[in-house]
Amino acid sequence: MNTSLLLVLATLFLTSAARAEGPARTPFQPTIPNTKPAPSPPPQGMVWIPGGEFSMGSDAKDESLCEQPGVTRDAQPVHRVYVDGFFMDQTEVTNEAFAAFVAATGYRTIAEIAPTKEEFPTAPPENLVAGSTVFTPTEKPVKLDNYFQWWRYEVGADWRHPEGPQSDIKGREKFPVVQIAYPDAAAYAKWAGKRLPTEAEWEFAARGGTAGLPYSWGSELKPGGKWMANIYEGSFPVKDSGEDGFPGLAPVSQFPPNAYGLFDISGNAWEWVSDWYRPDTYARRKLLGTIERNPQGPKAPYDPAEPSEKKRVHRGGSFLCSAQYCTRYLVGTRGKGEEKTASNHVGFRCVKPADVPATPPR
Ligand SMILES: [Ca+2]
Ligand SMILES: [Ca+2]
Ligand SMILES: [Cu+2]
Repeated sequence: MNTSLLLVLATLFLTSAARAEGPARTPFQPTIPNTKPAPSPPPQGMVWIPGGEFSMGSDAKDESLCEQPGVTRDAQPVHRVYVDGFFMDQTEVTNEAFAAFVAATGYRTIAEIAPTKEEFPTAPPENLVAGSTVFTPTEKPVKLDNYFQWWRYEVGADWRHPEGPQSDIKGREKFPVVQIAYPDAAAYAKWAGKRLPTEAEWEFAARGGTAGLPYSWGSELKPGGKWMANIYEGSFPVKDSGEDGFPGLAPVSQFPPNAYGLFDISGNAWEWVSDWYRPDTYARRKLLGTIERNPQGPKAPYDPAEPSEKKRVHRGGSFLCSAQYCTRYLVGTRGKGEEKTASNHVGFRCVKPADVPATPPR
């Protein structure tokens, strides 16, 4: 008998043994938050996240999520991780805050600069003009297997014109800034004396000290019939019925914060984190068998679905996530995006390590 057959048999045996023990076996262990208090009062608009040891990942194994097989496998297996304490922005970075950065530095975002053939070798030439990705509802229900049906490249779309040149951000000062690529988010963070969170920091913070709950606010999607995040209701991608109060992006802080005081950590705008994306990051970490401290993610990106693209992790889901498509408001699940690609549902928030003096930016 060869080794691989032996392995298969062993796996079959283990699987049936686990089944025999019945359900209710959770891969999650309690979160053990650090007890050390914040080293200083939090900078304005930030809260102290104590850090500690926790179970990271998701056991949402539903193969039909997003009508695409295996899409949540990248958040498995659940594994133990440790992160140090840090300060975190209570809200997504707003248009107002981003405008202050641009006014102070003259920074131009990626979406405002025409991309080159070298950067996007597979892009058609007509797409090598400044612009960005914009969501467009379809006229009729469509099969949810091809997102190009509802995403389009819009010339002139950028953070000041999130849905294209005809749109603007007047009156949207308190909305999360969107149409932000990863380098734009990193540039803002540096200017503000902060940095982007790692994926582990983000998930520790989003769980708010709880362990293994499906949502950043608890165990039910709508506790007491109340919406807890800005997501999508209705028929995706045809019509957002806006039952949660917001068909589309919402100003920050319209829903209750999580236990650590973080608003919109689920839903509204997706948030860039600093880790490169690989679907097997968690599997590799689990194989190491140790509790990794302050993991930074893999050394290089790799997505077998689109191997030429350099992707970073997105977390939290957006106003476009629904039970019907892409349930990434489930707190342990992961998203991904090519690092120079912005869109009108991706933003970010920053963190500040505890050992950096807590001075406000300006
Ligand atoms: Ca909504
Ligand atoms: Ca968010
Ligand atoms: Cu989604």
